Amino acid sequence: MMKKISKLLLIIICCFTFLLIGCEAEPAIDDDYHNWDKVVVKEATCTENGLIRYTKGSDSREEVIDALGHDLIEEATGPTCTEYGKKVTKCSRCGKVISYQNVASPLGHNYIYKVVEESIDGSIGKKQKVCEVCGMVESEYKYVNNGYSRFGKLHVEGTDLVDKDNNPVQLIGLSTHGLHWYGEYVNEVSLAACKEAFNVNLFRFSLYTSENGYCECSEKKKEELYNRVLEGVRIATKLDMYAIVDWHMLGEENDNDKNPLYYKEQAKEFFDRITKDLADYDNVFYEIMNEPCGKTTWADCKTYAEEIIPIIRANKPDAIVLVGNPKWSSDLVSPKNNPLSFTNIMYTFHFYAADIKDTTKVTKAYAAGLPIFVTEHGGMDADGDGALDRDSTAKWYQVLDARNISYVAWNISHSKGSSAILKAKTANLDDFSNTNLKEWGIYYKAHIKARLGLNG
Ligand code: IDC
Repeated sequence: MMKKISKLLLIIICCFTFLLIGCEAEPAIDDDYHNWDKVVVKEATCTENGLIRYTKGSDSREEVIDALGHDLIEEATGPTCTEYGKKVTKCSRCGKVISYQNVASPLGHNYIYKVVEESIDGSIGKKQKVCEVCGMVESEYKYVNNGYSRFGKLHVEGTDLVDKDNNPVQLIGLSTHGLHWYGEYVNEVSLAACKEAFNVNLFRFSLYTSENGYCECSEKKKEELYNRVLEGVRIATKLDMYAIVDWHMLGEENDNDKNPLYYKEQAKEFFDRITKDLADYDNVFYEIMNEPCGKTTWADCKTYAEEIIPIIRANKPDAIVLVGNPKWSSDLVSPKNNPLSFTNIMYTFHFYAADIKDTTKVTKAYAAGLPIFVTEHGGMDADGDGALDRDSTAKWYQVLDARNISYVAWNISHSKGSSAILKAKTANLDDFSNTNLKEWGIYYKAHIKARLGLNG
């Protein structure tokens, strides 16, 4: 019995010892081969096994190291000018992107217009349209500085608009459409882009009185429109330009509005307020009546002007005032025969070249000593639509340019009709390159460049 028990005990001890030996971790080859030469043939990577070779004399052994597997982390990248912002799942070790999700749209470029070669005293300079964030140069173009920093505060001398040194100066500009319809263009990005594309030195801000405009809308809307005019002038000033505040009476839908006297009280209030607000601005013209028409006489226009001009002058004694006249501001004969007695005023003339071809309307009045400012024109029909009459328009420019008469084209918008310079509303309202322009915009731009000697 005793024998049996000791045999069983022996078996148990043997099993236990065996188990102990079996359970003990196999010693790493490295330990076993610590005095062998070790060469890492291939490091294990995330996806591929590694290999280590041990050699001693002619003997050699290899050890396979298992692939490590990816170490996944999540990373967020912000959007750039051209790339989406992403949530990326990637391996921290090998950098492999396993998956990603677009979480924010590209920001788009942030253009500034950088002087590369300065335009001094009318010389031709060079600018670049460049992204201020990523430095991408979108285009390089010639320009002429024809802004306020060059000509300074203007005044009227005989028939001429003259600069701070009494030299005749010509302003060439663009008008907004009705600010209550296309106010979105009154922002610095759009107006800067427009200025740079056209090399204009003047913007006209058209505040419609009727058609749900300034005199026919809620108080809240009225305030908004007022502020939009101010904002426009401030932006034009920042852009080194001149500005026209245009009291855009027209009578298109409200017959009474054909006569400036109809909204005279509102005009008085408006011009009093705005000339106080803009008293420090020497680059602003006040156009007190866009287009008297219908049965309005020059006597009506005169009566109106004689009330409005003193209000403007009380706050801004040296402001240049632009005075309209009957027949949609195309009657220069009446003011020529019976002018206002104020100094520092100019009479406005509007033409749409496909309709009005008689340039003697201007040449005769000018020869008679009338100071003229074309605050609105187009190359098409007077309804702001239809084909451009290139010959007639070119003839008008010859007449105006020869006399340094300033002019402003209708209009900065994507409205219906051939007189809107833009085909459609562009993404950021900041691209006035030819692909986005209607024929009128392209034509006017080319004309200005030729006038300033920027072609070629
Ligand atoms: C036109 C606009 C058009 C608008 C119309 C009525 O182009 O979209 O529907 O006014 O408000 C003028 C006016 C100017 C006109 C323009 C073209 O000063 O407001 O704009 N025009 O018709 N005088 C002659 C032509």
